[in-house]
Amino acid sequence: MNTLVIADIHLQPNQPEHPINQTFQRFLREATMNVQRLIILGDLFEVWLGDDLSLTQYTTEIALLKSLEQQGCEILVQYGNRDFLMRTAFFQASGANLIGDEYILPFAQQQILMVHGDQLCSADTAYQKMRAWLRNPLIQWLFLHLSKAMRNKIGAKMRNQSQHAGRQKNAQMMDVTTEAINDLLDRHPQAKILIHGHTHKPHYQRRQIKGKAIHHYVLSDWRPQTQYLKITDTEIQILKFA
Ligand SMILES: [Mn+2]
Repeated sequence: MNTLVIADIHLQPNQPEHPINQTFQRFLREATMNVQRLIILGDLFEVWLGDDLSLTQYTTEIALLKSLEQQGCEILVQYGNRDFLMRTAFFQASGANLIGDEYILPFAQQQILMVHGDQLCSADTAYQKMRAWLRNPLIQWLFLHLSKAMRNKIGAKMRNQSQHAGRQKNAQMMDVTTEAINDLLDRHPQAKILIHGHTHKPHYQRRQIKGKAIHHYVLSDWRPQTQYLKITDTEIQILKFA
């Protein structure tokens, strides 16, 4: 069984010709030979404003996901901090299945724990407050009932604000914290391998956490390195898609 893991592609809406969209389309066609499962750990889309609106913004990529699924590849999608409003219509159109924010994949008598990664940036308290607010089901329900024009407007504004906020905050504040990783691993004592994205700082590290050796993988955002993980029955490989 071969599994590929990616995150943070940030596909651009209404731009199938954009280099990053093109690379992703090629990845789905070329890197998925003999692959039985594709796991996308959040922020596949730059923004998702509701199925009625955003399904029309990424038609090429969603059709390719569907055809991959029809060839027998299971597609698992986790919410990111940009795309957490996908609902039934998206999952039907893409053939993907939603996985939880803390997903466990069994691997060689072990457990791999997969998260998007934004929940681990606990030093950024302003962000964590906003995250809790945006993840509130009532807030989401209200947002999804706004007009398309209004949602587009709010979406553009939030993207501007998050870029602006990113420039104001220092790099350390926007990274994952050891405390948050400790808390997460406390909830999953069997997991000794952690994979996440979000920080856009590709990285592999063996770290000691409370006397346990943890393998910590951080995925890239494909700008410029198109890095992904391949999990076979026996090993985890860090690969690049040329
Ligand atoms: Mn993210």
